Amino acid sequence: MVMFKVSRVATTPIDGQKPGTSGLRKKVKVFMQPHYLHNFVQSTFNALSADKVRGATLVVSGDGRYYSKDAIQIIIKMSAANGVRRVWVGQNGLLSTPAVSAVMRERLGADGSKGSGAFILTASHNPGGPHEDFGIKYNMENGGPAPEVITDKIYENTKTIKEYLIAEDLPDVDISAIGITSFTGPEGQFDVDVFDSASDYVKLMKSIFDFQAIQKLLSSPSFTFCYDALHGVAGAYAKRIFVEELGAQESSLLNCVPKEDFGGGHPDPNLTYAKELVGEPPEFGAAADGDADRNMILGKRFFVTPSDSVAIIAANAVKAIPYFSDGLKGVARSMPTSAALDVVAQHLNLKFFEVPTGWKFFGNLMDAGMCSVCGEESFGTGSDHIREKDGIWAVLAWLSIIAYKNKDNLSGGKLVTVEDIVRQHWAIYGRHYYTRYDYENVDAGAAKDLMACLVKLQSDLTEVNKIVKGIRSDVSNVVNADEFEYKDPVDGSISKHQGIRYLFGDGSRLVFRLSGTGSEGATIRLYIEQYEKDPSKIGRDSQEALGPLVEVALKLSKMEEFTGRSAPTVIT
Ligand code: VG1
Ligand code: CO
Repeated sequence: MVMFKVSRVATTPIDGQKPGTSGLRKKVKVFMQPHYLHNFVQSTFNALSADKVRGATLVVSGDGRYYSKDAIQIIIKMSAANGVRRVWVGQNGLLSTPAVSAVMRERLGADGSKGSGAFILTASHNPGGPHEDFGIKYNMENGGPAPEVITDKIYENTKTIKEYLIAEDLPDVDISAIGITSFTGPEGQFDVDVFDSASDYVKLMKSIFDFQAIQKLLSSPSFTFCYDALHGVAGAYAKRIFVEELGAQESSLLNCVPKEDFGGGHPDPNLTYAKELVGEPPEFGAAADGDADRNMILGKRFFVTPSDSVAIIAANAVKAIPYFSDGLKGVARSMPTSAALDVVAQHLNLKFFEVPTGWKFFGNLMDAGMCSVCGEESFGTGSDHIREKDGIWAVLAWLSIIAYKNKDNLSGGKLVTVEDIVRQHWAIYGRHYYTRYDYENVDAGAAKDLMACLVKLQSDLTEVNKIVKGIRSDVSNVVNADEFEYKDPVDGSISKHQGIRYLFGDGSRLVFRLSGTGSEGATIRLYIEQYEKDPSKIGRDSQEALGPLVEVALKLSKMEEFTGRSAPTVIT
């Protein structure tokens, strides 16, 4: 067995290592600076209780983006030096974010380890490559992202760090070959276990869904299917699940070979970036982001908003998905997500929660058995089977619903389509017209000023309504305006400043937030929503229906004045 020594390397704090909505994301060249990754990893170890490090088991993998392979070797060497007992790595360093969560919940602990956690190496939907983004985030023993108490501690540690521990003489481990490599250090044995990236996840999916029912749907002559992984890590799972397990044609997989730079594209599954799929519509199309936790669902020339998607999954889960056959424990959405889910919760008499943006806020609810299905407007949907959002799970959920609705007419003839399912849902629950405007990479100072102005305005609703009516007399009154604040019902922790809200008398909402996932400048997100119960008015084009509210939002916030932008970068 190869022996290794532990070196203590002197270092100094590096500015700006504050984890955002989902980990630390920066340009690759920033991460490649001396000590940059090391400082963050050591600060994380130092933020955890000793039993989560010494003798613990750690999962280290990610979406395979550029710099992942180097980062994995560094983290292995630092883990060894910090007394970690074993590191688990998906083959070639690949594990989707949901698969990390699945592996942690399915297998960790079974090996007798006391503590465990994971470093997930991804910047999710941000582009990759030498000039693009890298990212790292830490997940806890329950398989979910570290809560704010931990991420705050990590950040504090990055501001005072003086040294880190590393086993510099530990040879690089071949992560392309499955198997265990063992080493000996000052405190005993240290193992690196490289395992198949997909098998735990595939097993979990098979225990949740009725694969036979989905297989029948996929083999129906009137059904066509297409899945676009945008060259992210979802490709490593799509072939195993859709082709090998469910019998889909190989030709139905687009961009399913994971690439370090995502083929030069932007691995963000929306109507702007997943163009190939939008161009040639099958009966059912779906796409994923870089780390496979997001999903976009499409019918034939029909886009399902993520807010509708989670509501429709919740409304149909008990009948269509075996995992939920005993009922739902509750449902939850992030604050900017539309209230479509709220209406389902009311109809079905389910517990309902509204949390701040970011999946980490759902974890406590799920651990406490209060929530089964949850989602975000940003193409994130999931359930308590793991503690991350899950892109392929969402596709399987939709396939299950389509299969269920068509269970008696799969041998030919007209199918109940994705569009039919959504329109039927609107007819029962009403429709939430919804859109999001993103202004990417605007000047950070200007973005801050715009937000400050909107907060200041909130203190005087009479003045707000005067301005609003001056812009459009046909919108309803603003009845409340605040900054969203959340008290976690499980641990009582409070998260402030989670988005600026303007709430209208007819249930419409305007929400303004600054993104916490960008790596440069600021991104302003504007969320616009309007509820329509009248069945004769639910079939309108959504941008047209929302026109008046959009106009109010842009003028009220003085968007162009502050940012110099006459149009958003992306509309979803
Ligand atoms: C965005 C989304 C948020 C999501 C987060 C991580 O955050 O709005 O809903 O949880 O990305 O998703 P922000 O702060 O940029 O708005 V992913 O797929 O990057 O893990
Ligand atoms: Co993602």
